[in-house]
Amino acid sequence: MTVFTPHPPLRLDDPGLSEAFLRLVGDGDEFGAVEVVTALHDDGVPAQRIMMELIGPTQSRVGELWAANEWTIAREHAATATAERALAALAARTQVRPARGRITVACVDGEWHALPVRILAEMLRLDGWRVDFLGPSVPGPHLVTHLHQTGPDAVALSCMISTRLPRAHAAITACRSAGIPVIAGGRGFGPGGRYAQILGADAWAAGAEEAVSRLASSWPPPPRDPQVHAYLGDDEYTHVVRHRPELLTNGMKALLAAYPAMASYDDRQMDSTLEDMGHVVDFLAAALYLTEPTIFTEFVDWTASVLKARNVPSPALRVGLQVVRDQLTDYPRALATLHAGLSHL
Ligand code: B12
Repeated sequence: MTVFTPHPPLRLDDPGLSEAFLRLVGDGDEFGAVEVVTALHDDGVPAQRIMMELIGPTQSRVGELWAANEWTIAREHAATATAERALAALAARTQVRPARGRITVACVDGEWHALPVRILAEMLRLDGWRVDFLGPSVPGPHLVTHLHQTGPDAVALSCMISTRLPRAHAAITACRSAGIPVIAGGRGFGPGGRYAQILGADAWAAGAEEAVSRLASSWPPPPRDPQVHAYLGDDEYTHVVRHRPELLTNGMKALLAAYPAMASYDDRQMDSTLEDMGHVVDFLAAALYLTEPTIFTEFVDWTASVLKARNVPSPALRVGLQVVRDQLTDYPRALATLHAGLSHL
């Protein structure tokens, strides 16, 4: 015999709910996480609010715990997968017949922060869009092929990390040339979506709710010349991108010479140092591409805090920037950007 135990309705503002949900995803407890979101939904909380006020903010905490070195990358991945499972469970019980139009939702090439845009996709679906969700890292040419095959009314393009902006630009230009307007979103597009505008996106929205209302009220946007924003980047940007492998190889050698502590690094530490150097070069390239040094200085601030949390001594990043700078002495914009970064340390 099943015993029915009544419980007071679960509410999003219940004290301790977000901590409890964070603990569940942190333990990779799919059953528990699904149980919380379905109980909330059963108790009358709209799916949109559960996504926007519980699943999304919890994911930000997950990433921050990784950045603070409190959670390993494996634990973060397990937590992210658990959050995705909870989101999917919620989506499965909220079917809405498509009535608005068709929209392709994708992350730009090399962008792996998939959960934010997955939330956007579900929010659009709940608002009556037929959504083609392409997920993380969609190479531009494949995106365009998909558009030709499906003929959507809009493309929603996500970029959470600014190093992907040159690729975002190529994708935006290609979509618009195919006659399909683009709404951009995600932190990588900068404060207030400043970079989305520079790159020629038709619209930008800060979050899924704003995107839903923008697409419901003022879409399609008035047509514009797709070529207007087609070319950015100059010889400095091109040099940095073309010479990335040498910048890294020479940079690692110079780093070893200038920072003797590296001699005792194991393979894993060497790999992550190389990866960090790759980020230095990629953020520099993105800052040059858009002529926005803040892209680089914000990266430096954040990396300094991540390295500090991992007990990497602070001179390491300074030396890392210096060894890249010493290879770019003929490139005044790159030098100025690197100096701006160094002055942040
Ligand atoms: C979680 C997280 C991760 C996880 C990602 C797990 C995953 N598979 O998704 C892990 C730990 C793996 C990770 C890795 C990295 N990350 Co990270 N990460 C975060 C973090 C903490 C939260 C992002 C998140 O999911 N938030 C939850 C969502 C739901 O919140 P939201 O962003 O408000 O969501 C809304 C908007 O984004 C918007 N939106 C998103 N896409 C779109 C698209 C459209 C069209 C529209 C309209 C709206 C829209 O709608 C969403 C819903 O409302 C952010 C910092 C932060 N607090 O945002 C850094 C952050 C995005 N990461 C950052 C970095 C640098 C990295 C790494 C390079 C770190 C490293 N050194 O390895 C790697 C790169 C990975 C890669 N190649 O993509 C930087 C990016 C800096 C920048 N702007 O360029 C950030 C901003 C951290 C920082 N510096 O403060 N990261």
